[in-house]
Amino acid sequence: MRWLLAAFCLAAALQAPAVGSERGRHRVQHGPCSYTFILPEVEHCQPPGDFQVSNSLQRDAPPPGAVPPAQQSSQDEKLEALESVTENNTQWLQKLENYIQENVRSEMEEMQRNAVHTQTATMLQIRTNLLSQSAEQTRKLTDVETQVLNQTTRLEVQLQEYSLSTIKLEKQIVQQTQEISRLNDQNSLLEQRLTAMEDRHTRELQALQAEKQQLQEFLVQQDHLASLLEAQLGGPTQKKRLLDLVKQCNQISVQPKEETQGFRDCAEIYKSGITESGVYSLRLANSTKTVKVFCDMQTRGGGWTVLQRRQNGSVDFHRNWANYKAGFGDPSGEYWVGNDFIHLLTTGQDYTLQVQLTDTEGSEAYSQYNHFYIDSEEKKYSLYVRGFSGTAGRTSSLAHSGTPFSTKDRDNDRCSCNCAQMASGGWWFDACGPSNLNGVYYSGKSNVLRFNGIKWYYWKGLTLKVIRTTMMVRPGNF
Ligand SMILES: [Ca+2]
Repeated sequence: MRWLLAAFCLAAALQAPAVGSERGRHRVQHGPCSYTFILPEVEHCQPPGDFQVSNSLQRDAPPPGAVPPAQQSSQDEKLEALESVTENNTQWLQKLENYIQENVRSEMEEMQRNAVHTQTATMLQIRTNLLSQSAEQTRKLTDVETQVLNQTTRLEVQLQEYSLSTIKLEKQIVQQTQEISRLNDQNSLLEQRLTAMEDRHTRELQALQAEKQQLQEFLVQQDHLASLLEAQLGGPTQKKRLLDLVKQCNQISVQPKEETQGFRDCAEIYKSGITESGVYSLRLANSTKTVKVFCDMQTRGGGWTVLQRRQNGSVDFHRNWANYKAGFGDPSGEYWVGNDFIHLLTTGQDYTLQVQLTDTEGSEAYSQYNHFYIDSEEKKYSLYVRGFSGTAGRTSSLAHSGTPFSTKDRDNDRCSCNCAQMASGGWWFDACGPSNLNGVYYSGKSNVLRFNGIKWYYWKGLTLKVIRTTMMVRPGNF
């Protein structure tokens, strides 16, 4: 509209000199109708911002009075000129309007296109930004997800480890509880045996006191007899009778040593005053049966009951279960005292086990176990030892506690093989373990390593060549 108004003002200014004195207002008569044109005053054409131009014609009422003819002719000429100017102006204005509309339209279209382009670019930019942000967010989410997965996996692994260690601990607790229960049972059993043993000792002491009384009476009688003999001493006949009597007395005093009855072990014999090493008879606990054993009355204080001895290879030790159960060999030489005897003896009270070894070079060594016993035959004569010490190796060569006894006809070892058959002899084989004192006795000087020989591994390894072994026991409180 401002374009239109400016064009109108320009056109009015161009036509203004031809209009004359009737400046600004012109009237046109056309038939019964008259038209008044109001033209802008070009000299002062500075319309306000809200100025509205109307290009319409105003229809006036007919003039109230008559007009003179000369004046009428001048006016008609003016009107015609004015109409011509107006028509030109109108055409020019229409052209101008068309031009303006065309320019404006193209500009508007250009502006619209620019605006569309700008908006599209902006939208694309926003879309790109959004896509970048979305990709960034996705990447962060993926990172977080990966971290969460890693944490979850680690926690699951830890959980499994905790679970495994818990199961292991539970198993250990169960085993320890069973062990404690077993020890409690064993303790109560030992207490019962101790009580029984004390009773037996009391009875034996009373019997010994009675025996002592009898011996004292016997001594008194001998003294009396000796005094009588002294009185009768004179001729050779009496001397000969006296010598015979002395010999008879010596036989009486020696015979009980060989046939000692009622002693449970060599320690009791030693404490009774007999301190000479040799073969003695022992009575089995809760039985009238006797067993001959060798008593070592010299080694480390004496009182040792010998369970096993090897010294020259004269006895075959590759025996079956029944032989090892009952015992075999000669107590004055090589022998095994028997698993039943060892079980009854060592479960009657607390015993110390000593293993004595001598090799072909003359070296001597021993291993000692402060506590030793073996189970019954039903429990396969299983071995129990504690409190290891000694000079035959810093580590015990005996199998661990609980290991059962095996012979060639009773495979109780933990090897898929038969250790007793392979290593020879009866022993507490594990799989097959570092010891076997009942193996084959090799007396030769060959350096060949023999798997089935006598073995006490932690003293001199597999190269050990033994010429003497002794296993012997003595009460722990001796
Ligand atoms: Ca086996």
